[in-house]
Amino acid sequence: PLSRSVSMTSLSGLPPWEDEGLPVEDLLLFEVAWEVTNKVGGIYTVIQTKSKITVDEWGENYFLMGPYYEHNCKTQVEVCEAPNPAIKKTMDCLSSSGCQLQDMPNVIAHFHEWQAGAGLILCRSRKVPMATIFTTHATLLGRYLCAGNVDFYNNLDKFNIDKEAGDRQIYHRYCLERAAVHCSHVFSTVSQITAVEADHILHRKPDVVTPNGLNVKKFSAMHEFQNLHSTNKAKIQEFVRGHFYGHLDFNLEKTLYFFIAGRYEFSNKGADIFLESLSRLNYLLRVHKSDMTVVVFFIMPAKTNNFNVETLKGQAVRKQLWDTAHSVKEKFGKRLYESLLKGEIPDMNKILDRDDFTIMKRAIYATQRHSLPPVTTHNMLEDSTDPILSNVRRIGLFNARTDRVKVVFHPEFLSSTSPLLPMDYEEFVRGCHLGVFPSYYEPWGYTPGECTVMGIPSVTTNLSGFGCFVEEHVSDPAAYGIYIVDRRFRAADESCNQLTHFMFAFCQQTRRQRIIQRNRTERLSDLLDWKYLGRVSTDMNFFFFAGGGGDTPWTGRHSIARHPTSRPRTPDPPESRHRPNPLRHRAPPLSE
Ligand code: G6P
Ligand code: 1S3
Repeated sequence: PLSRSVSMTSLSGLPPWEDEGLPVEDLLLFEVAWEVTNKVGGIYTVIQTKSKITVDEWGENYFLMGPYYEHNCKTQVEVCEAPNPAIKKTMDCLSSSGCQLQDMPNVIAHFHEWQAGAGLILCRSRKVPMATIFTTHATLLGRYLCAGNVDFYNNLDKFNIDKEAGDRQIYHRYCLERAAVHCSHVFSTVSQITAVEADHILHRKPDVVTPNGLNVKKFSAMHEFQNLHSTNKAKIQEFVRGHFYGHLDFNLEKTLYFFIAGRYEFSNKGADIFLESLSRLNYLLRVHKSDMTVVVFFIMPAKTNNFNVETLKGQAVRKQLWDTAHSVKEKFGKRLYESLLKGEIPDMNKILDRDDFTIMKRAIYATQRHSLPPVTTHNMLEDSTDPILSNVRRIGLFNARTDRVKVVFHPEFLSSTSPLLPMDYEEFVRGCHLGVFPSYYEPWGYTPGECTVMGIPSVTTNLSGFGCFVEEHVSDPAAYGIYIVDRRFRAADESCNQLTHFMFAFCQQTRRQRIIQRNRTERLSDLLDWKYLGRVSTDMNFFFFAGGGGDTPWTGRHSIARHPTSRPRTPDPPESRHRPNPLRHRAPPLSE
């Protein structure tokens, strides 16, 4: 590893980042990641949601660096003059011949993941005088091993790391990641489970674990999020009306919307056990003659060639029916009005003429279809080998009329400008009933946390950083709408049964119980707010890990430990003092 020593000292004789007396205004903070304004996965969310609280603290001394993509720049970046003269000079140098930091400001640079790690290694090897932080959100090899269906957690100490990386042809990237880890002054990761993994795979214990937070929106009216559920559910219902046209023999008032979303890593994200459990849920709902229907969305980007014709046709048919109903309603209203003006009650059998009936019959005729509602919304480029589609074929969930579980695979991230499902991700989540994220490999896992802060229940696992964090802090997670599947100590088949049971039990809840559960879920949101998780603090956890840093010069005096992972440090939100505190008490049954 490269030397960790740097020559720069402050007036007190200490390196600036160890000098507690140094005012924060004299420091510059750089955060570097491949996902700055470039959404690939969850790191984008970490940076985007954390930026507000960081700007509150660091103001114009905070800089984010990421790759340049024309489109992302146009949509997410506002071009401006660099306010800091040193930065301005640097920018000028960059755009002409190269980079020199001439005014020697005191700099902290925070790098995320192996791609940005190259910058960290170069800064250290060129002895750029600054303090460096490296955060890994996952380990490269861990991700690869898990995706290959390896029994990862039981063999962490047994892998021949170099050989495994070589076999997967990622040795060069793995070396880059490991070098960045060892070159950094402070090494951090986002959960305890990944800290253990990093210790084995990267051979350095993180100095600190920094759980990921979110920006929690607080509404002035307590139940605003329930109203948002209702309005956004109505939008999803519109899509469903179009997608299932001609097969709408299920009651939309008794239909629940489940979803899984994220980077398309089929087994890492648990789409494999989800599909298997859906097949079992379908069976259970059928044998119990349940009147509930579950529409399940898979939102995972894959290679496609745009929307498919059948799906677009579905929305066109729906729109045509809507327009027909609307024009007939207009005519009906006008004739009714004329008749009432004359002081007559119109003859209801004559108020509509033959033309009106013809238009309506034609519209109904257009809803005839000879195929089942499609499973996927897009033309898939690798249709025959796609893992979701292959498994749908295997379990036979083809959206038949008899199926109580229907599947819609939307292989693209959502957008409010889509002609199909014009909703952004947040609106979509709010409109659903349950997010299902039964991941096997999930260093943190934002998706269930995002559901929680919007008051939507979700399923996670005890192999995800988020699931472990909740298990540690909340005494009865399921009552608060966070179901934790045991994927650590159970065989896959047992985990499937547990997941099936969670979903079946969820389907048996009444609307009233769902509303109460959503209220409780939303109450957990303070626990996940950057306001708490972004706090600057040192804690026991930090010191526990500090020993593992080997020869790191980092003393911990400027620790950026964001969250106390030992309970019960998170204060009760003031408005919930009269309510049961989920952090400490078991919840009463949902009927109360
Ligand atoms: C929210 C709304 C209610 C609505 C309910 C539907 O709570 O405020 O007006 O009845 O959602 O809940 P559901 O779980 O059936 O979608
Ligand atoms: C990673 O993104 P991913 O979805 O590839 O980083 C996220 C942010 O820390 C984390 O939540 C997720 O578990 C990791 O997997």
